[in-house]
Amino acid sequence: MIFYRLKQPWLFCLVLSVMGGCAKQEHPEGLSSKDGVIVGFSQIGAESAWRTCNTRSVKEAAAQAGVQLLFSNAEQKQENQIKAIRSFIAYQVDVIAFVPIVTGGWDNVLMEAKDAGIPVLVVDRKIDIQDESLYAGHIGTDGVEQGRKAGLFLLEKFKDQLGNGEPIHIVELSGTTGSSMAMSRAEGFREVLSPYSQFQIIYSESGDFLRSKGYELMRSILETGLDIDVLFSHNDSMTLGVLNAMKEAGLKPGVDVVIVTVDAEQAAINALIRGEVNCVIECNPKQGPEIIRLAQALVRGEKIPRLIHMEETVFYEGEDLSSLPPRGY
Ligand code: GZL
Repeated sequence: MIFYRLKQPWLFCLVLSVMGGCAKQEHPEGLSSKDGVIVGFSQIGAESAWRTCNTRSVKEAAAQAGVQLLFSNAEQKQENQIKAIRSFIAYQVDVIAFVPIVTGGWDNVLMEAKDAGIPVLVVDRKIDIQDESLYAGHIGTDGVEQGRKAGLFLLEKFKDQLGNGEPIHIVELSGTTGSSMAMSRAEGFREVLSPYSQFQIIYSESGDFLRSKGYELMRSILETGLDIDVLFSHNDSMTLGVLNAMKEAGLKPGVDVVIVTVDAEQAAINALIRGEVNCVIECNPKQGPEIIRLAQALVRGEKIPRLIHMEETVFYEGEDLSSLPPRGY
């Protein structure tokens, strides 16, 4: 748990003792929202370049706005997120923002935040909750649309084969099981392709958004001799692992296997330019300024939109990307 921009170093120790006890404490003297907004931010981890960019974006935006950020890295564990949120409640932050690693299991802790009068902002991924009033709004990206874009690219890519009865075998490496992003990308992808029976998802497995798992899964898939025409990977980190496994097996990724990947980190754009992937779907991690703006609005007692999706695009093989600015992740 790292505290950004706390004015009094002594406060660090006091707050740490609060965090450990998770007991309800009076807002420590000398630091309250009159000294500027205090936001507790629970981030899921650092599993991908996308995630580290998302974290950097929030920290930089908080610093820019003079917002005090209590930052917690949950290291991919929901129980750590729940502990952090309870600590934010004990510290009586002005706003709680968190990235729900999975959709379920948030009702109780968000009820505690509501009882403490602290508004909650759901960031990036979505939650599945009984009482929608337990959070003020969600800002993130549209995973279903990202999945649809992947499907639409394949319809275009294989348009000359449609109707010839030839099956098009798809392997899907999905994100963290139970995460809204894994479910939504899978949903949008299937929504577009299910009317076309030639597209057959012959293998789908979670690679947990991790490069190492993308490599391991692809290596074992290739060892089975499965005939793969397409890989749909829910994030670039897993795709980068896949590229290594394919090359080790003597395959030409992007040529022998059509690859569609999501995030649009620099390494994936570079692979697109090299012809090793065929389509990169942007998922915009730079949500920090919007998150801080929404947090400040909540502190002012303003209502915020229930749902805000970031602007995003798609990068295609053969596009001239020479003027594309560095991705920053
Ligand atoms: C998407 C985000 C996903 C990214 C992955 O909004 O939740 O989590 O696609 C990251 O790179 O791990």
